[in-house]
Amino acid sequence: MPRPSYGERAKNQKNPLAQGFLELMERKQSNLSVAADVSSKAELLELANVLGPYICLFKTHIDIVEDFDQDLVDQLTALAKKHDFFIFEDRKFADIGNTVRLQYEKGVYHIADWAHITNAHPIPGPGIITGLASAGVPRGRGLLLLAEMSSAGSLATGTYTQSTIDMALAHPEFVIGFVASRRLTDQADFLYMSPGIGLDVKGDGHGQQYRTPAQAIEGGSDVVIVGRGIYGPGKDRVAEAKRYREASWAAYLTSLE
Ligand code: 5BU
Repeated sequence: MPRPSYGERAKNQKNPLAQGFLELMERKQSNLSVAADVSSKAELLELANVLGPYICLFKTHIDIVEDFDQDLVDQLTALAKKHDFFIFEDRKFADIGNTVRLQYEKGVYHIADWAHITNAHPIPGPGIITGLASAGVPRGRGLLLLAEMSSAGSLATGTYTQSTIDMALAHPEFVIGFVASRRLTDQADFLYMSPGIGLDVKGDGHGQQYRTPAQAIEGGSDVVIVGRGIYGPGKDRVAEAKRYREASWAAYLTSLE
């Protein structure tokens, strides 16, 4: 069955962050996210500036940057506006609600102040959502739950994944979707973001498992997340970003037919 377009889905979205993101994808004709796993401020900003034109979402692990400062956040936010992308801090919160709220809002990073989207493990139960929501909803942010992981031997399967869907359905004001390898439910229009994407290799020797953009989109993913496939050793990162964007967008257009 043909799927609705990102633009059509945006019209019916009740969550404003998810709506804005779907509109961005349609406007920019990109369902590609880059996973910017680099450890210096200069490299991170350079990736955002050089790859920004091709992506809908810039995924960070802010705690691996060795020279983090507020200026990094200010510059990244300016690049997000300039190139029209959202920022996703892949923080993978995993504690009780009160603690994750503090981790989200305070400390060195103040993630809630600049990341449009962040994510959390469902393992502590629904309190992790309400804790994060208390800081995220007033700022218009969105949360992804980790319903599955791309790594070999992941424990996020079966009833764990099913319970994650139930938790998400109970919190539509903040949960906009999942990190997952496939579409999980038709009960609400969630966003599905899939890491573990590569066109050339199958793994990384540390448990990562790669599928192609087409495999992910055929399975119901909305956003394809690519890291080393774009900027790994010896890669022409702009050429690779264009290649992944084209492959991912072509698979999306096929899914509309
Ligand atoms: P890679 O270089 O394309 O393998 O990077 C994948 C990124 O996605 C990296 O930042 C991981 O932390 C992130 N990731 C993942 O690989 N698998 C998962 O299940 C989740 C996140 Br959740």
